[in-house]
Amino acid sequence: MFEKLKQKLKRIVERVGKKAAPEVPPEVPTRGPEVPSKAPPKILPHEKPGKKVKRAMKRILRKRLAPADVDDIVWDLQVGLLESDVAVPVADHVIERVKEGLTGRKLGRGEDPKKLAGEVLRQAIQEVLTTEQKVDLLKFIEAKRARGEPAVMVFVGINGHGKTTTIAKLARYLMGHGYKVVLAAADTYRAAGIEQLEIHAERLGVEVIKQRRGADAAAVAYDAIAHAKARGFDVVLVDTAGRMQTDVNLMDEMRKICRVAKPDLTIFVGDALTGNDAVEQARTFDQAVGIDGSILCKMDADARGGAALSISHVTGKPILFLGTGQGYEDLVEFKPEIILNALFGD
Ligand SMILES: Nc1nc2c(ncn2[C@@H]2O[C@H](COP(=O)(O)OP(=O)(O)OP(=O)(O)O)[C@@H](O)[C@H]2O)c(=O)[nH]1
Ligand SMILES: [Mg+2]
Repeated sequence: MFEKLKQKLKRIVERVGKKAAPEVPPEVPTRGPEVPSKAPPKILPHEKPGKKVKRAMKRILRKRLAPADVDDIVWDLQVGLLESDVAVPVADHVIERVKEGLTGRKLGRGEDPKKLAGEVLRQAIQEVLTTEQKVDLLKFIEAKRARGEPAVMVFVGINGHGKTTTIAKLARYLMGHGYKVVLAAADTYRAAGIEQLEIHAERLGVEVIKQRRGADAAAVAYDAIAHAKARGFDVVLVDTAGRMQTDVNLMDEMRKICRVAKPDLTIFVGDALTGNDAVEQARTFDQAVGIDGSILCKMDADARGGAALSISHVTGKPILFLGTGQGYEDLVEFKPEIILNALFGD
């Protein structure tokens, strides 16, 4: 995961180590040409020699990053982030933080500039991965269950980015936590949309509510919710057709599904491999129906990392899960540490 970006960040950290040059002591003013400029400064009468030596040592061992060096490093960082398809505002935020963290920083004896750079960078990236808005899915479902209501989740996104697979993975995950799950086959648009969900459901032993192809998707979602209420299901996962954000009719259809289903959580499912496009799509879907969070799929194949680094900062909505493969078990609860460890771990 993120091998390319990891290497880039590593190189930046290495450069900080090289740039953190020893601080040059101020030149001793000389009286005339006969005094060699490198002559050791005289010991002041009130100072003990030991103290003086110690002070000089401390000076030499102390290192400082000059603003020009920081600018140089930051430029490299900016190029590295943008090449990794990190969204511009996210790259800007990281760069600002790194600048603040490094400029003029003096390093004491024994302090490792590479370690400092790694920490500053890690902190900056942690910030862009953390949103004010949080979703604790299991707690949320539990609270709804306590009120005797099913938690309704609608999944939206572009064609082929992983909605149906993610719903299957999530159904397994939630059943593993003891919840009764029902699926709504509200992708009535694509030819094999319903069958695909049914195949997963059969393998997992989950019930599916469906109608025929071409039926009103909102009605399918409505039926599934009514069924869940009547039969005491805890969670309804609504699959929807994939759609481009530019397709006006399908975007209207999605709005209708959300109006009718009144989901507790609307989740954008994005493909990490599409990088910044996934971030822009999340933003458009958020504007259309108001998303509560994202799930990023295909993280197993993503070497750049741009989408994962950008999507929550740009939308202000948290990432809930990461899809890390095609198997049902390849779903990981999101924590910033997963990304941070992938980027900065050994
Ligand atoms: N490697 C990998 N492949 C994934 C992941 N998630 C989904 N896929 C694959 O991506 C392809 C498309 O997934 P679907 O779940 O059908 O995508 P969708 O969004 O439902 O597609 P539409 O119904 O056409 O909109 C399938 O071949 C999945 O196996 C993942 O996390 N990693
Ligand atoms: Mg699908």
